[in-house]
Formats: sequence, C-alpha cells, structure tokens
Amino acid sequence: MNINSVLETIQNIKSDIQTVSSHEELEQFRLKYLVRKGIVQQMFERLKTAAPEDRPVLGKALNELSRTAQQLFDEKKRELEQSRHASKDTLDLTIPGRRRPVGTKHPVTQALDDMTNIFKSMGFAVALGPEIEDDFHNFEALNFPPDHPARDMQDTFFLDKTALLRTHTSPVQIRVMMNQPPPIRHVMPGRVYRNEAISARSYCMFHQLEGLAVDEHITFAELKGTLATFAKRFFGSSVKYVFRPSFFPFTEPSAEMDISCFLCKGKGCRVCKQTGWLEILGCGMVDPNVFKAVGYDPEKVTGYAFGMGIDRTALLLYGIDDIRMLYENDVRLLNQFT
Ligand code: 2U9
Repeated sequence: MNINSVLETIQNIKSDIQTVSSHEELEQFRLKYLVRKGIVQQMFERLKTAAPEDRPVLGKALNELSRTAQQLFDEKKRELEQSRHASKDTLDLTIPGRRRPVGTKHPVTQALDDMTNIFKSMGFAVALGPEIEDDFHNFEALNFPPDHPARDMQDTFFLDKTALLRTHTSPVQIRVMMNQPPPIRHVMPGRVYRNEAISARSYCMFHQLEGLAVDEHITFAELKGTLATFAKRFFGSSVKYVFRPSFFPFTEPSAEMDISCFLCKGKGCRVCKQTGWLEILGCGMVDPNVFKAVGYDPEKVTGYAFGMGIDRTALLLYGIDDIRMLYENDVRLLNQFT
C-alpha cells in the first residue's frame, strides 16, 4: 500500500456517494466501505504491513479517508431523510380530487340530437350518407330541372366535373330508397354545403335534419300531425303553428311551417321581425318524379318529406346573434353549454 492508493480510494468514495439516490443504494455504500470487513477497515489492516517509515503519513491519510467516508455517508443519509419528509408533507389526503375537464356537446350537435331523438321516439330510423355526392343523387333524382340555379357553380361547391359537396341531406333519402323497398320512415341529420357569401346569418356549411316517410296511403294529414307533434315537443307545448303553401322541386304540394315566436310568444319582437312567427321548416308530399327516379311505383306509394336547417334554430334557441360564432371554436362560447 502506498499514499497514491489511499488518495485513489478517497476519490472512489467521493464519486460513489454521488451516485447514491436511495436508502438501498446508501446501504450498498455502507457495506462496501464502512462495515468491519469493508474497504476502510481492510486498508487499516494493510497499514500494519507497510514500511515503518511510511506509517505516519499513511496513517494520517487513512484517518482522513475514514473520516471522509463516514462524513459523506452521514450527509447523504440526512439528505435522503429530508426529501422523504418533504414528499410526505405535500401528500394531503384531505384535498378534494381534481375535477377533470369534461367536454360538452356543441350547441348545434345538441339541437340536432334533441330533434333526432324526438323523431326516433315517433318510429323514425336514422340514416347517414356521404358528404361528397354526384349530380344524380343531389339534383337529378330530386327532380331539379337541368337549368335550376342550385346546379350553378355559383351556388354549389363542385370538387371536379362530377363530384360536389351535397347541398342538402336529401341524397341520403335517395340512397335509402334505392337500397330498400317501402315502407320508409327515416330522418337524416348531417352537414351540408352551399357556396354562399359568409355573413352573420349564413355560412358556407350548415346542418340539416330531413325526414322521409313512404308507404301506401301516406297523407298530408299525417305530415301535419307528425310535424306539429315535433314542434310542440321541441319548442314547448304552447307553441302555435301554421302551414303556408310553398314550392320545392322534390315535393308537390309543398309547404313551409311557421311556429309562434318562442321568445315573445307571438307578440312580436326583434327576432321574429315583429311578425310573431318564425319559419322553421319546409315540407311536402314527395313528387312522383322522385319515386320514378328511385324505381318506386308512384301509382302505389305516396310519401311526405320535410327538411329544416338546424344552425339558425340553434342561434335562436341559445340567443347567439352571429352564425360564425358557432364555427370559431372559441371556448368562451363553448363553455357556456356545460
Ligand atoms: C326526398 C324527397 C323530398 C326534403 C325537404 C324541404 C322541404 C326544405 C329546407 C329547409 C331549410 C332546406 O335547410 S334548408 O335551407 N328544406 O324546405 N326539404 S321538403 O324533401 C325531400 C327530401 C328527399 C327523396
């Protein structure tokens, strides 16, 4: 043994203690250096066989080594104990659990789901279809004449010569009828697209809920009864309604349904433009040409259809005055629907 090996061991002790980060590792350190058969004692043993003239210097160095090992051990022990206490202090079991932020349904989804559920309870099934459509399903089968303005690039988003973004959910009904024979009793909720100038009242994308019932002997009276029931369930039992004649290529006769304004109860306000009435949907008896296009016999079956835009109704219901706010994803708006 010489002075260099003592100095080297001191270095080893110092670097070993630095790697200790747990009580288990500290125990390993103790067993390696500080026990009776440990490295420190072994070196004291070897002092006995060193040359007598070297012993004073070596003995002093070994005392230094022993002190260092013990000191570093004590310091590390204190350090580990303290960090254990510190983590104990922060564990307060009486603190209430953290509430996880729960997402909510978008107001349009909420309105669409509520409306769909009312029709489901009246025996309607739900059908979904593609948002990218072709001219046949979106226009031709629905009896749109070749020169109808909706077929213009100005009004409809065309993706290429044949593909377009559906302008209503009616093509889903065409698909349902081409896939199965009558009777049909389906509602179709979904997104639709129109090439319109974006403003507070209109957007290039909105949501519709359409419905279709086809069977033998379906009458306009059944259409009125179904829609009146829907209006009372959705807007409240005191709501009044009126059907006005209208025109759509796919229904004949056609009508629009107004309800008494649910904000002013028909007295007249800013929202209903002092009329006391709100237009909520269009409807009618399915045009025989539509039945021909899907291969149904117009002599055998009749049917009614209706369609409503959801977004404007959601704006009225929730008192939002700009349709663009529905699609800005501003959490300050969305948080109000928790
Ligand atoms: C088939 C046959 C007929 C669906 C109908 C309307 C009347 C209607 C508008 C309401 C506001 C569109 O969102 S809106 O701009 N819709 O007025 N929709 S009848 O008639 C159909 C659908 C499919 C096969």
